[in-house]
Amino acid sequence: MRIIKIKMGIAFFLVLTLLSCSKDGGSSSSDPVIVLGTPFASNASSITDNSFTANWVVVPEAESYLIDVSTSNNFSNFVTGYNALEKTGTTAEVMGLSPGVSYFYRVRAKQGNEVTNNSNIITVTTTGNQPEDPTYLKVKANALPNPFYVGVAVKANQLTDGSSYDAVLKNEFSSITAEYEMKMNPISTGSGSYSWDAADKIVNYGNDNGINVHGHALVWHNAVPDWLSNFSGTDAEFALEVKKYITDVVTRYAGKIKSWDVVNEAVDDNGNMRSTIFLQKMGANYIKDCYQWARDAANAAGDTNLLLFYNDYATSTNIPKQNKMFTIVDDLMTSNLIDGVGFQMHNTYLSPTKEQIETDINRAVALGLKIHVSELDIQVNQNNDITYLTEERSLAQKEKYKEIVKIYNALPDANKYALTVWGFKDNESWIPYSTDLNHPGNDWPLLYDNKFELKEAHTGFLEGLD
Ligand code: 9MR
Repeated sequence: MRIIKIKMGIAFFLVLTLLSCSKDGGSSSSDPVIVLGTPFASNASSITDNSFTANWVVVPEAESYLIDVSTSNNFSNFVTGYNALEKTGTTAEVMGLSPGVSYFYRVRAKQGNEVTNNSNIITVTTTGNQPEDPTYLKVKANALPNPFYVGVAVKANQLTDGSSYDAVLKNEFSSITAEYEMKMNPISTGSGSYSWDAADKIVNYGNDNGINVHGHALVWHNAVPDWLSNFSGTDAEFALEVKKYITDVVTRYAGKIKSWDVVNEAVDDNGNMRSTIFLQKMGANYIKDCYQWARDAANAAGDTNLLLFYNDYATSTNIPKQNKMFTIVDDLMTSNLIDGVGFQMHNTYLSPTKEQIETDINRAVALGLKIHVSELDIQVNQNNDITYLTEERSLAQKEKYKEIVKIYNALPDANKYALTVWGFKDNESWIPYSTDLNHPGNDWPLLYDNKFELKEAHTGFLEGLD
């Protein structure tokens, strides 16, 4: 102990000596030894609808402090007038704010030309409610006589408080679907072993923020984990693994998720049952089995309201596929195992037509099922004939967004559920990266551009709600 004390004493002496050496190498007893400490920000006080007081702990040597206030926790923007605003005390009145908004502040200490690093960041939410802005999608949808959820596909890493995704999501959307993190391959790491982190984050985010959560997707041939693809047990044992997976996932999120796509894309493009590993090993009854297991798990966990969906793509233009899908749906209806149909709607600015979409969707309406437009995006470069989003194509896309929103909004109240857009920004959509599509890198299928600016498509969506 004594040795440590002596060593610390020597170290302290060395630091003082170094600090007190002036640039010309000499030292003077008149040069004070000043170490400007980084300030520590403390919680806000006097919080009102449009102001709060930011506080921090005094730094003895500081002459003044610089305060930043932002609506983003990475300070990518600044509240007007609060970008390095200089203050002499240890408080700052932050004014002119909006009600019900989260702000972030941080402080630096200053002495002469010396400025410290940023302090810790404090979050503060003004009191009151954000004014309802009808240019936000969900605000306008919620004001309809028969409202429905406006959904978006999300990734767990977007759901950080204060991120631009978080802000857009909370303003504009009332439902979320995991774009991939709630599929079998990310969740199931082996028989009975799971990786829940990303899925939990998505579900908790929805629950914490009053946003609906749609589960996607329990069984999909494109999301089978390697261990199950390479399964060497009997077919009966394979079926038990699938049952276990469905049971465990549905049980975990019972009461936290309103709906699940149980089986996704079971029909191939020729209108036959897709020859998936599930069909091969479990036989034609596999679809019904999966729905039954999902229903049983939800009921056993006390969630008797879970909505079970069948989800597929291109059913509006591919009539054999549409017919086959409705055979499956009819069959599930007979066993009382289905509540809704998800029409993915990976459309283009030319196709499907309004009539094709209506014919397809109305078949499910006639059965009394809920309708989920579940993965909406609208390609504008499916023939690879443009190199940037032209005004003409942008307006054509806007009309197509408007058309589908109008079709959806005209559905009877009992059949409405959600209309979900498949992602936020154009450059993060799956479309430009898809190896199945022939326009790599060049498409702009969503509502926001690469910089998160609103596109004409967004206006089209809003106009569809008129
Ligand atoms: O958009 C999704 C992409 O990010 C994933 O990598 C991919 C595989 O999990 O799935 C994409 O979403 C698909 C959806 O789950 C089902 N319908 C087709 C979608 C586009 O491939």
